[in-house]
Amino acid sequence: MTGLKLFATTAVLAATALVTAPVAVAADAVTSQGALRDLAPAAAGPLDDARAELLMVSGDGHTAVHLQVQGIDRTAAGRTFGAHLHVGPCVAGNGAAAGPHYNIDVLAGRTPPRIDETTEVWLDFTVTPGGTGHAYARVPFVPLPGDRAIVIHQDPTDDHGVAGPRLACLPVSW
Ligand SMILES: [Cu+2]
Repeated sequence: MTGLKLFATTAVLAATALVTAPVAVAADAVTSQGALRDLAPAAAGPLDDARAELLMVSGDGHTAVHLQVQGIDRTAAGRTFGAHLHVGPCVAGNGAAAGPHYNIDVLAGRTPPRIDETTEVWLDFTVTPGGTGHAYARVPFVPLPGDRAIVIHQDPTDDHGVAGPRLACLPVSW
């Protein structure tokens, strides 16, 4: 499996260095990019003109996930937004459609489920003065395929996995 690991490392390094340039993709890599979909259309928000790029690379029972966000309103500089992989799809104007967090304990029927950055994909980011945000997570599992969403919340993720209202999402399907 050395080749797979080497590829994963290379892809993640490439994603770190290159925000907008295309990244070589193999079967075990999932990408998504585009304008964020608004989950709170009733009010203007700092993510309304933002776009994002996601790269997930799985191998060896682990997954590395990079999220890069651009075009955030610069008045939000310094603010931290919670972000997670959710089980359901990303539907504009319908935050509930994304369902709960993708949690391996919940999916395995373990009770009570553990809720932390080892059972879920947490991608909180802090907005830079230039209106960008970046998050990296490495989790000890490989998310199952589906039509899913990266949901960005109003607040940082707390110890219980709670991050406030859902503001925007990026669809990711594989
Ligand atoms: Cu969430």
